[in-house]
Amino acid sequence: MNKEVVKMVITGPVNAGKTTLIRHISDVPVIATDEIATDEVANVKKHTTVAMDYGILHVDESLELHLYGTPGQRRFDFMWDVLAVGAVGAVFLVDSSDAESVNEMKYIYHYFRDRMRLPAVVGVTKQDIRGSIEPEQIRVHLEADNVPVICCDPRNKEDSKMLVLSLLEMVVQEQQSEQEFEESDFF
Ligand SMILES: Nc1nc2c(ncn2[C@@H]2O[C@H](COP(=O)(O)OP(=O)(O)OP(=O)(O)O)[C@@H](O)[C@H]2O)c(=O)[nH]1
Ligand SMILES: [Mg+2]
Repeated sequence: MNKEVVKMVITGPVNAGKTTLIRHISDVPVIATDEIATDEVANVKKHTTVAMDYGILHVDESLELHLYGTPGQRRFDFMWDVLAVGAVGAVFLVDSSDAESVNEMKYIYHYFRDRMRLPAVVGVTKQDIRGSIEPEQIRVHLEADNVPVICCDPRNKEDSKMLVLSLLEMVVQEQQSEQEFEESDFF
């Protein structure tokens, strides 16, 4: 049987958990490009994605979800455009324990919205850290009114799968309603 392949992009600021999420849900060994951080990122973490992460989730016998994680740093933003080509949707991860991450998320969220207009979900990470910012506050800050904002711990496989599958479900529903509209005798 031929498998359908669907591509999704996972993006968001440095240290939000993009690489962690893909590593936890991929059914194949992940191709990653983590390099030693040299700039201000080195204050936060040792390694950072410089090009992409790539993993595959086998949703069922007929569907493979190909996951492309972006770098978080703006200096690699050319990769954001490259990786979004052909994607059916975008998962935006934001570190809710870090106000700077939430601010940077606004820039990244609007960068993708303005250029690619992909169906989206926002995954709010690090809610287990005391003093983290509430998901609702993040929604307001991003002006993400019609987008699901869901708490997610990328170190948890079930949480992470639930997040990407909720986006897949949205995409499938949108495609079905478009098809129904085209097939209707509206015209
Ligand atoms: N406590 C806690 N830690 C988390 C959570 N999500 C991610 N982390 C940790 O935060 C770090 C995130 O690192 P990465 O997955 O490399 O982040 P990234 O988004 O790929 O970052 P860049 O590639 O640098 O843009 C890891 O150490 C994770 O274990 C969470 O919900 N709670
Ligand atoms: Mg990464």
